[in-house]
Amino acid sequence: MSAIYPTSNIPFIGSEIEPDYTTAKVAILPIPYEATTTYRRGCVNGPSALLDASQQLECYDEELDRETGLEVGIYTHESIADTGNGKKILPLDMLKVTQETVEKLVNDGKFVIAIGGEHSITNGIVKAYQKIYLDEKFTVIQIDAHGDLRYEYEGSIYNHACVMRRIIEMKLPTIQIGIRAICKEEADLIKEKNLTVFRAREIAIQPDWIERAIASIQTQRVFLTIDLDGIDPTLIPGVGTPEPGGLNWYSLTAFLRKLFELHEVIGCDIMELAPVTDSVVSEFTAAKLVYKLIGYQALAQGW
Ligand SMILES: [Mn+2]
Repeated sequence: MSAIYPTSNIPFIGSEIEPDYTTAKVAILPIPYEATTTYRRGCVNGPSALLDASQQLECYDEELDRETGLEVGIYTHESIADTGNGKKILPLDMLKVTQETVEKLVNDGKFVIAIGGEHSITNGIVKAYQKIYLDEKFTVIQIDAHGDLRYEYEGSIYNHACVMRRIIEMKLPTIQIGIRAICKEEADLIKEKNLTVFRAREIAIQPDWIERAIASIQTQRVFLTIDLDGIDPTLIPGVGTPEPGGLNWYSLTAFLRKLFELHEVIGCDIMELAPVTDSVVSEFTAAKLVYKLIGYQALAQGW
């Protein structure tokens, strides 16, 4: 694993919370990997910007009426696969170290929230859960503007535009939410495989989408992957491929709260944060979203 460059970070939400590995129920895993970005670069800086912004979060969650972080314990892992300063890491090495790191954290009893970094990494994360849960199926819930269903893109099957195609090849059920930009190949695949897709333009006018999305999940266990471009780009402009439309904050958090309440979320990732100069809104919103996921999981698990 000589190709991997671990770097340490300031802990999520800061020193207010004891970052003790043995007692922490949650592990934040920063993965500043960027190799196949096709439009706006910069997601290599996503994890550090998110951790930096998290220092400004209120520990008290006004929705849940508790100081989640103090009660739960949040451990921030060192970064894996730092591709800053032109460092090159081969996709397969990247997926391997990601899978191994997630496996170790989950086997140590941690609820893992990976923060990226480009979306291609989700392939390695999901592989870790597939190995841990063996043949037991779980649904991959993807929040994203894009289908990410291309077989290959720009000569690579590990491009971030192909990540959900790789997951479908793992024979896991998927539900795609917030989709509003796909190519013909992806549209054909959705029809051919009868994939479950909740499109952003339907979500915008159908308030019952949350109930319908939850009802469409066929497994008790789910893995949640959030490409931040699934959210309205006025809330998070700092992504590699912004698309107009997308989920608003309250619609998104209402869905997530229900999802954690009614299903066992085995892990999640928040990908593709690419900070914008002179604005902190993207990284702060992303940090708050991470804290919401922790809060909803704490509520669901009775932590
Ligand atoms: Mn996307």
